[in-house]
Amino acid sequence: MSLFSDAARPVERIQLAPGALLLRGFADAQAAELLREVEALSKVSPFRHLETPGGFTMSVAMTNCGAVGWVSDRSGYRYQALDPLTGQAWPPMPAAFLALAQAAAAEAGFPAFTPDVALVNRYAPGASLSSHRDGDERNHEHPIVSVSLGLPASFFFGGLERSDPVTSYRLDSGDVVVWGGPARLAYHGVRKLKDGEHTLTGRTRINLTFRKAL
Ligand code: MD6
Ligand code: FE
Repeated sequence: MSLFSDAARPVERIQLAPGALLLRGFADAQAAELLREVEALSKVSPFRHLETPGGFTMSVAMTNCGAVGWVSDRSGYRYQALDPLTGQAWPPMPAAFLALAQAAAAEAGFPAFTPDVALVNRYAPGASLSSHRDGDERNHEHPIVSVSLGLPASFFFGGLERSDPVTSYRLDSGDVVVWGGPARLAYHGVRKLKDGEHTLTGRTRINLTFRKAL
């Protein structure tokens, strides 16, 4: 084993589509700190399995931080200022979250990104996210910044139509995907998480998805 196997990787840029960029290793140096923040904020607004409008329970567990949070129930998807589980405001977005999201967005060509929410998604082995678009935000001029932590996932990214072909990418801990502009409403999803063990998270994958919702 290399003496330097734990060193941060040099950041590699991979274009997924016009407006969509994978920054491999961009968050390597911050991964442990981001996970400590996830642990802290999930004590205020715990992870929960949301119900979809169609009556299914999502396999991914979610919580939020920031001025608003994304929620789903039988009446639909929306952003709201209070956590329905606690009746209280969501925890504030940690400074380390904001700094990383802004740096990644700038790196991808979106220098003025001011996210007001980070969805925090927790995947256990077997959890998946079917093909969808992130479209509940008010203004689609702002990009989405997605940070992967812990176990690797197979992420697929397609086009503006659900029927468009998709390409799959392995997302490792520290990888960041930014999509905006012509790719902002592209379909994407995550295939069933394979079981494994990660030094930072155990048998878990965490994804932070930053948006400007309001
Ligand atoms: C990912 N996540 O986990 C991509 N979208 O890599 C998403 O696309 C996503 O996890 C909406 C809500 C939760 C998510
Ligand atoms: Fe999404």
